[in-house]
Amino acid sequence: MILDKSLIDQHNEDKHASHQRRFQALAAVLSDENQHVDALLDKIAAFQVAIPSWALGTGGTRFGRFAGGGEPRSLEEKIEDVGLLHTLNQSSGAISLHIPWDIPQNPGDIKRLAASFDLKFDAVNSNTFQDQELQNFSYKYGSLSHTDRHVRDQAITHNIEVIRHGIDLGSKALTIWLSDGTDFPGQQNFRRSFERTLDSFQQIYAELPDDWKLFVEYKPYEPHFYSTVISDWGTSLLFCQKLGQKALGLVDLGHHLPNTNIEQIVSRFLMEGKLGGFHFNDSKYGDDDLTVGSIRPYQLFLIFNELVEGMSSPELSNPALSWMIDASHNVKDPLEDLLQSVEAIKTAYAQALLVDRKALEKAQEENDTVLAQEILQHAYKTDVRPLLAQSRLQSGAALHPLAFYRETKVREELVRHRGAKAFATGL
Ligand SMILES: [Mn+2]
Repeated sequence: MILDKSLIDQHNEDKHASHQRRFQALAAVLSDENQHVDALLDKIAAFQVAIPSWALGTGGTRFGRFAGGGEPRSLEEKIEDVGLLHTLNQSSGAISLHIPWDIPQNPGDIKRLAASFDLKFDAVNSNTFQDQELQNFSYKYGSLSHTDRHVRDQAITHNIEVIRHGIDLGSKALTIWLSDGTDFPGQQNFRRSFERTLDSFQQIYAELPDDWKLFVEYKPYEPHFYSTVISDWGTSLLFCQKLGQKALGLVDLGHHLPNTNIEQIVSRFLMEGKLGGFHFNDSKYGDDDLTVGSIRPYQLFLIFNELVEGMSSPELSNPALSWMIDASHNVKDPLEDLLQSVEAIKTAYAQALLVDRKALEKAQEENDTVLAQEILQHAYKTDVRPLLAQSRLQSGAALHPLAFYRETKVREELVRHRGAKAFATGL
């Protein structure tokens, strides 16, 4: 489905007067606070969040899935959906593919289709957490860490194939979320499973093109409930340090135990120049995959505060980061959820840009705890929505993407085209 741009122009015209009142009021306040509004708008506009190819269908739990209809039935339709999001918000200019759920049969055509929506290909993702129909060996007891070399070789070969697909599309990174782990004490030797995994990683790393990165994701539990090979940021960092410059840690917000100080982890990774990217979502209990910012928006702001500090500090030289949403939409329309997610991410980013860094540093040096909190919360409590809307307006996106999506009945149109029982492949 291709959105008619003139409808967006009409929507923006209808909302223009009220938007201008709100934006001018905010711009005046920000100018009084010595903020450069145009520079802020440029940074907000440049911030793009990749959409994973598995997030365009209704997600399920291990207990069931309740699809909503009109879901993309092919890789082409998934790209169209991301194109639709990008047209609405001009902030979702990349798609991240999962192999083997989304193997491009004709990479040239897929590349052209994506380019027609102004989309790039973000990191490609391998999958050794499920057995595929035609594979020789099972991943029941692990993949890259498996005790049997044949299983490890199969998993290594798969990852190398994923790199090849990525090269065809112009991707520049491979993300490995290794689900390997154990369910019972004594099941495996912790040290040996680490060593086997390192050996597998080294073989994959050797196949990376020079301008590629390898993102090493971590997760404390699930699908295994006793131990995970790459359980935490420390283990991820350890692998990255042993592998080399191209290996970088990947933080998935849902992959932490309750109350973990994720912003501090971000700071540590940045300090070592070893932060590769982010998977955004939110959670109340575990890896809930809820909409970004729906449960803990202040934590999201604090994370962005560290990101902005680390990325702007002349003392650090972390490579450019890769941003992606990694969520599951169990009861929401996936496209509506993704619009909300991108908005929440950019809101936290914009608020973090407002933090008075010099004043904060001074307060920290002087141990003025009260003032430090005031500075952070002043930025956090600023309603930056008119700033985001203005950035969209200037980029040709909709002033209110979600309202526009509903007004123009996009989902109804997709159901009409694809059917009420169209299910996205993947989750
Ligand atoms: Mn993830």
